[in-house]
Parts: sequence; structure tokens; C-alpha cells
Amino acid sequence: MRRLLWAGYGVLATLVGIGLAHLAAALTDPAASPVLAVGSTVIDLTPTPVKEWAIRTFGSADKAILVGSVLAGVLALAALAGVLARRRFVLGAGLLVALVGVAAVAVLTRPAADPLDLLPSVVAALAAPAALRLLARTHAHAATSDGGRRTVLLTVTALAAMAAVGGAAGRLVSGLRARPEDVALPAPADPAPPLPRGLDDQVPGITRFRTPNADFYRVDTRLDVPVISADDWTLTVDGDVDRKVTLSFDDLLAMPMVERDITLTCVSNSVGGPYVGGARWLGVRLTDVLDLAGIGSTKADQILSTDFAGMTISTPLALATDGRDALVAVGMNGKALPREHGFPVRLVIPGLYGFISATKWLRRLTLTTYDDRQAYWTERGWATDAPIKISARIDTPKALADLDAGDVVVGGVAWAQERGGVAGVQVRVDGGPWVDAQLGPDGGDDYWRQWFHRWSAEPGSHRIAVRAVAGNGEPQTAARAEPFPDGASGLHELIVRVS
Ligand SMILES: Nc1nc2c(c(=O)[nH]1)N[C@H]1C(S)=C(S)[C@@H](COP(=O)(O)O)O[C@H]1N2
Ligand SMILES: [Mo]
Repeated sequence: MRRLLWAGYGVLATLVGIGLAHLAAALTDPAASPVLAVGSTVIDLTPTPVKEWAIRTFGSADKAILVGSVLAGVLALAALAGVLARRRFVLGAGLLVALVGVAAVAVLTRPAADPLDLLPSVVAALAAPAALRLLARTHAHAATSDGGRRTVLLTVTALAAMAAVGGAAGRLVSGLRARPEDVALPAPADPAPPLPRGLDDQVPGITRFRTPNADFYRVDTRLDVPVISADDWTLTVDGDVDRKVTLSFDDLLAMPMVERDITLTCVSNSVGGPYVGGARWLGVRLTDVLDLAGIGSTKADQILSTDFAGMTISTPLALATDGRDALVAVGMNGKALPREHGFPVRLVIPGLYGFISATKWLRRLTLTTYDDRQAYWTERGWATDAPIKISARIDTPKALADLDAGDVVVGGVAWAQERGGVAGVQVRVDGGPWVDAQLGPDGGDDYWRQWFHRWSAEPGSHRIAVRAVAGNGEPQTAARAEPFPDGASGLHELIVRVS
């Protein structure tokens, strides 16, 4: 019982340290929060197969689970620190400081770390032992005085409030700093044609033709939502260029804006998976930005893009500049980019999986070679050349659905970016003949296409499969491949029960 109480003191003292460190991080650099730094370091050190397994198993909850496990581990050690402090205070306090020390190392080894990032760790290293000291004193005092219990309770409440306020205030402060809502986007000099009405209202259960920003899939290595102010944002183009240039956000907005409908796809998406979305993007042509720096005589074969925290993504230079609509994007579906999707500026390059093209929170474009510099995923064995594979997905009915016999509408989306778009979709039931599905309206070659097929379902268990063919005549392959290293392939198939 006693021991449990002291374990609780250890945990509370640690939460005070974490809360105040979080606040200090929000005021200086939100990415420097020790908890996030430890979590990010764990992500980076996790072997690719384990990461793939986590994405497959937990989906977008993978990060919450990771942060949760890191936190659980830290709190277990914090409880131990409390128990140790009961007999020898220095031992408990020492363990707390050692814990912060590990976090500080994680903070300092992040790619874009600077010494100021240590401040939150210093705050935690002072606050946690101080809180533990206070609890130990109050506890000792309680044993020898009348109102002792009440003093302990008051101290515990005050410290808990401090931890909570620290954490919450941190979030509030960063939320006020850089707001996408405050950005006024210029009109496009080269607008996209109006997006036709999709099949959203005609085919219940089909994926919407345009993905609303709030529903757009999110895949990145970050544990937090970066808060970056457009006011002090800059983009530097350097490396093997004629002259290094640096643009401000206003410089970028002053350049001619292009608007395009583009479907993004994640290489980690399994066949039939959710990591794909279609949006209308607004931005400056990537080639216009590169031309400011001059790449006429470059020997580079890679554009190495770097985000605000030093994370890198590589794109084959030849593909990015082959005439496709590669954008340095500032807008998504008529609004400034949401923070989750790269505010204030990201890359969007059609036809290449996001991990080699879609750098969010962009800060630097470096012209270099694959021999000289390796990006984050290149170091982890992923392909450097990864065009998006032709793919079709069944959205409705759902796998293992129980359906009534009679007319069933099978429907979904298909994509074949930079291959002439989707020219056809076919559906097959129970290994029978492939039957043409009806296509929804055309949103352009780099955009996905909705499709549907009316099926008269008879009682029993049935297997439905779908495949697409691209506008350039290329068929979707049935050969199965896992996402690693250059994207999943195979046909989406599911089984339904009809009665
Ligand atoms: N800075 C940064 N940009 C990133 C990533 C990342 O981890 N960090 N992930 C990439 C991956 S793997 C994909 S699929 C796309 C996803 O973009 P979205 O989250 O806006 O859908 O962003 C890309 N851009
Ligand atoms: Mo991705």
C-alpha cells in the first residue's frame, strides 16, 4: 500500500515534468517536446518490416499506440523512481534525471536539432525531481502532524493541476501561432476545369469524388501536428544549381499559380486500402521554382527535399521535370493547406507515391545525386523510383457483407495517374467472365475515377473482383506484391453473402 502511494508520487512528479516541458516546447519549438523526440527516435529506429506490420495492424492508430507505449514505459520507470525515493531520495530523483537524460539525447539527435531544443528537457530535469522532493517532504510532514493528510491531498491536487495546465497550455499556445485560416490564397493563373459531379449521390457507399480536407488520409513520420508560421517560412533551392535562391511565402504567392486535380497515393497502401485521396491543389510549378536557381547545367539526378524538422524525401529529377504537373503547393480544395497536410507549403507530384514526391512542411530543395545523399526512406531500403501502380478498389459492398438477393450495386474508385487516367474498369463474380463496369465522370488523367456495376445477386456466398485498365492501354497487374519496397499490387477481391 505504502509502496503504491510512493509509486504514485513518482508518476505525478514525472507528469509535472512532462507537462511543463511540453509548455516550454510549445513556446520555443513544438518539435522539441521530449516525449515526441523519444517517440520519433523510436519510429526512426524501428526496422521497416515492424513498421509495415504496425501500419497494417493498427492503421492510422499506429502513432497513438506508439506514443502510448512510450508513455507507459516512462510512467513505469517513474513509478519505480517513486518507490526508490521512499528509502533513498537521491536514487529516485537520479532515476528521473536519467530518464530526462535519455529524452535529451533523443532531442539532440533529431535531424534539425539546435541547442535551444534542450530547454524543455532542462525544465523537466528540474521540475520532476523538485515535485518529487515536495511530495516526499509533505509525506514526511503528514506523519508527524494533524492536518497532514489534507496537506498531502492539496499538494497532489496542485501538482496534478500544474501538469494538466502545462500540457493544455502548450497546445493552446501553438494553436494560436500559425493559422492556415489567416492565409489569403491568390487566384490561379492556370485554373483547373470545373470538377464534374461524381457518383456520390448515385451510388451509396462509394468514395466521394473529391476528398474533403478533413477526411484526407494522413501518412507521415510525425507524432504531432507541426505548427509552422507562414510569416517566417522560407524555401531554399540549393545544391548543384547555378545560384542558390531563398523564397519567402509572399515570394511564392507572387509567382503564377496553377490549379490541378491530383490523386495522392501512399506506397504503404495495401490492395483495397484507404491511403489514397483526391483533391484540388493550388501551387507554383516546381520547374518554375527550380528555374529561379538554374538547373540547366546540373549533374544532379535527384531532388532531395527537406522538411522543417530535417526529414528528407528524394524524387528522381528526370521524372519531376518531365512535363507532369509537379507543384510546390499552398492550397488544397480551395483553402490553405491544413497543418496535417503540410502547412504552409508542400510538394505534390502526380504519378509518384507520396514517399518520393509529396514532402509536407517543405523547407529546402537540394539538387544532388543518389550516390551523394540518401533520403529517409532510401536509407530504409525503399525504392527510389516508384511510380503509382494502376489500382481499382471496391468500396461497396463491404467484405463479408450480408446482402439481399436481387439488384446489388458494386462500386468503387480506380486510379492510373500519369498513364492516361482510367480508361476502363471490369468486375468479375465467382471467377466468371470479366464484365465492363460503368465509369463515372472524368476528372483528368492524374485523378481517380469512380465506377459501378449492377449485379443481380443470387443466394449464396460470392467472390467479387475488380481490375482497371489505364488510358495508355496498360492493364492492372494481378501479380501480388506487398507494399515494400515499391508499392502493393494484385486485384482487390472480397466475399459477400447473399440470402
Ligand atoms: N515531411 C514529411 N512529408 C511527407 C511525409 C513525411 O513523413 N514527412 N510522408 C509522405 C508520405 S509517405 C505520403 S503518402 C504523403 C501523404 O500526404 P498526406 O498525409 O497529406 O495524405 O506525404 C508525404 N510527405
Ligand atoms: Mo506514403
